[in-house]
Amino acid sequence: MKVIVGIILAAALIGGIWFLTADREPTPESAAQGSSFLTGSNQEPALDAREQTAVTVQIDDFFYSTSRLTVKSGTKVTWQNVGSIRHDVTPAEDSPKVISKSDLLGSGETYEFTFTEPGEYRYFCTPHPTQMRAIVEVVP
Ligand SMILES: [Cu+2]
Repeated sequence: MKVIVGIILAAALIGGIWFLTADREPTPESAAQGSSFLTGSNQEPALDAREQTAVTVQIDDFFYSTSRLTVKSGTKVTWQNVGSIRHDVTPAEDSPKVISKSDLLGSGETYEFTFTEPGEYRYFCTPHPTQMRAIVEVVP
């Protein structure tokens, strides 16, 4: 009986240690390209829009509707400010590919950019640079 209790306790202990340490191991996903750029910003769901020729990203107070958008080369992306204050789309300094900077967009205003070159485009909002960051991945 003592042996069985000992085995159960040992299993619980090993399981507990695994539970406490498992989340701290870097995963391939968190080590993905560009992830450090998004660290600390609001993270919204990824959107795979490779089947679309035009996509709209909503800008709200204080996030972009998707943090990681995937489109095919040639896709027109429209950012629409659905928030109540002004936001923009500004290329990040370390961005491998560079999107054109938008004006500050008031509520309801839009900005369009057509991606013609594959690669990773990192952008952020000038008034909210730590909260509002996102990536567009353009594939051939
Ligand atoms: Cu903003």
